Amino acid sequence: MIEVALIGNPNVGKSLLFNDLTGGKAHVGNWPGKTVEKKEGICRYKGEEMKIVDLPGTYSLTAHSIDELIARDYIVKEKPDVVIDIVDASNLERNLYLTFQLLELEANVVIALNKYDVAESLGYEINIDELSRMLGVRVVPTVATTKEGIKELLEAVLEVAKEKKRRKVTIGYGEAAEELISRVEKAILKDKDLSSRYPTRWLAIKILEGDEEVLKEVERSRFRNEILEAVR
Ligand SMILES: Nc1nc2c(ncn2[C@@H]2O[C@H](COP(=O)(O)OP(=O)(O)OP(=O)(O)O)[C@@H](O)[C@H]2O)c(=O)[nH]1
Ligand SMILES: [Mg+2]
Repeated sequence: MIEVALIGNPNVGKSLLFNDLTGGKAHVGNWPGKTVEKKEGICRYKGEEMKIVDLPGTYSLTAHSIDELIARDYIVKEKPDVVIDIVDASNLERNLYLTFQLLELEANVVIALNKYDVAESLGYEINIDELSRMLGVRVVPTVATTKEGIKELLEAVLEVAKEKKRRKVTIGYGEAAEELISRVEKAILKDKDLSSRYPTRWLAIKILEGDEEVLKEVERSRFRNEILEAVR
């Protein structure tokens, strides 16, 4: 079964889109050990069965809140086949912050450019092909309230699910930072276990940011001295 995660900032239309995809039939539980609601549903399209998992609404994927940690752990550890990033077309700039973090996590992202009707009524003109080219992912305009674009979204999800290779989009940070990132990455690669569990570039960036959860992982590594040495 194809596993699909839904993610997006608060109020972008996640619940409506979840209902559009699953027919509203949801299994509701909690995330393990957490009191945050976990919603799962099934979507059938063209003979394919997809499990749709609704992730908590979040603006970013740092380790600062339980919602963000749940979302990020799910993406890193469960590695869903496709992550539908629901982006509010009427608030593109703020929403793309989360998108960049998903790309950094090497998630297989498909963007649902939702509230497209709102963006149009505001007179916004979004060049979808250009946005898609720049981000290196498929972008599908949707209107969750009227189900416009849902079929096209499902087509894109199936296409991405069938691509064997995980897509890799690199966001550059400039020469000085890149040098540091690659030095830390090299040290991380010595730990076969750690580097097989997470994207190494993402780990290196998180270490440099001082991300608490990632630093805990580094503490457990046999190569922690080498890794921390590379940061200095
Ligand atoms: N016009 C328009 N309104 C939309 C669209 N999608 C969602 N909405 C409206 O936006 C509001 C938020 O929708 P929800 O589906 O609850 O969004 P959510 O992301 O689940 O919100 P939280 O769970 O609170 O984070 C509701 O009033 C929806 O009716 C859309 O494509 N067009
Ligand atoms: Mg909701």
